[in-house]
Amino acid sequence: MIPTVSPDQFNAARKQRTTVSPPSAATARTLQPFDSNLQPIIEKVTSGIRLTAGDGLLLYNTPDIWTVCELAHLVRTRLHGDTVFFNINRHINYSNVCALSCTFCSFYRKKDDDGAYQFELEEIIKQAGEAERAGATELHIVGGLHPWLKFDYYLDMLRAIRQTAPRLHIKAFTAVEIVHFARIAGRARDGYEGIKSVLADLRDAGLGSLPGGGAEVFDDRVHDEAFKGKIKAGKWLEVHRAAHELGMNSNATMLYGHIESRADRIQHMITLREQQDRALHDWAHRNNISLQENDAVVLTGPDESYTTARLPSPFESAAGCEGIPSSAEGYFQTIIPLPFIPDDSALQKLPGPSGMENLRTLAISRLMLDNFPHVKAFWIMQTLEMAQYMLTSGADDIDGTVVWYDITKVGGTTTHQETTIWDLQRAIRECGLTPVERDTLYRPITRTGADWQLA
Ligand code: V47
Repeated sequence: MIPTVSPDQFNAARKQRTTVSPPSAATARTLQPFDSNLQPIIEKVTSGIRLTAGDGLLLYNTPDIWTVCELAHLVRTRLHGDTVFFNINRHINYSNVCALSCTFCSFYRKKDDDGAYQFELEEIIKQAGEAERAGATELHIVGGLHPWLKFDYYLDMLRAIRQTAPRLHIKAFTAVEIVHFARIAGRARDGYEGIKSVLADLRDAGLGSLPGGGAEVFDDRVHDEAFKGKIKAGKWLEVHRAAHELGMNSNATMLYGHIESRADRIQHMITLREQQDRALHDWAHRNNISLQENDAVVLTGPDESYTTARLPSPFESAAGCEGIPSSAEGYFQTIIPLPFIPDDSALQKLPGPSGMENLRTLAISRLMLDNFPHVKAFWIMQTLEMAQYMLTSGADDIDGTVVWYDITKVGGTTTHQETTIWDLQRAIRECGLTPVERDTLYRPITRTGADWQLA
């Protein structure tokens, strides 16, 4: 059940939310920037007013990075208090054979290359069974655009996992893979409806939600130079819109620190924010909450401006434990800024972003994406040490135990990239924050060993 909010309550909350009020005394005291150019942005953020592209660039260009981080921490604390989410998951990269040749990618192989692989369904089912027995709540499955696997392979994969491990939520397939499936299923010519029907088939076979991969940077120049042949921004957004319309949640990513500019990143964030406004309007409509047309939905305002829970709120066991989405969902949950890791890619001469640039980009994502409930510091790519800094600079989620990961390998060559629950909990506690295990839909979990239930 989604906590019910009457249209009147919700509209009252929204009206207040758009009212400009001065920052509270406590906030004004704690946030004293040494760059006075940040003052108007501090006032906007403390009052819950949406930032512009110009504000985003100022946040990038200011030398006062710690104020940017502090401001993002304030927003993240408004939304989640001192909670940091983590999950117990397994990533499965079912094949690295890919029709594309993105220059930032060191994962893909052509079919006859050394190291090209494709998992048989038996292997995937074995891993799913092991994951469920070990107490995982989520499988995160993505792969390359395989040139000869049929659409049935993917449907069979989902059905078999669902049968073997019915409690695992399956978060699978980037928007890029979904468009590929529409092609191999002969539905590409049906455009949006073709994509939607592919997603509906996958959902019926057991797909729970979409991960955020494949978005890269929404810019045509960057697309043509770094990942030509891949779907463009419009298609990526279309796939997520179709998933949302079908009641599935999804995530979004931004791959930065290669050949894009900071302005491109800000534009990427604004594009996602606009699409999320539309998704939240539709979500509210499906839940009988009326919002004004084309109005921004800011979730990050001060507590006083919400007379009810912030929306969308974490919901109580909406669809039981099995992770099958209900029609009550259908929006972006999380933004995951992904720092470019140059090793072994065609762009390996580039240095990749620095730690401070990663911290700043994550903080700015929190501030710009005021309608995204969550920001994830994906420890595999950020490193656990940097992810700790991010937890007090805007992030409220650190992803999970992962186990096997083949897409990037920071400082090594092995796909075995596992951390324990204890390491994640310790990393979070060392920041003075409270670890809370979640499922894929951000519902808190309680567990005894491998046995878990929704809290
Ligand atoms: O789509 C590929 C990126 C993505 C590199 O939804 C690279 O919860 C950095 O999307 N350096 C896959 N990034 C990962 C992803 C993801 C990860 C964690 C959680 C979620 C979620 C989603 O990785 C790809 C691509 O954008 N990528 N190569 C690289 N060299």
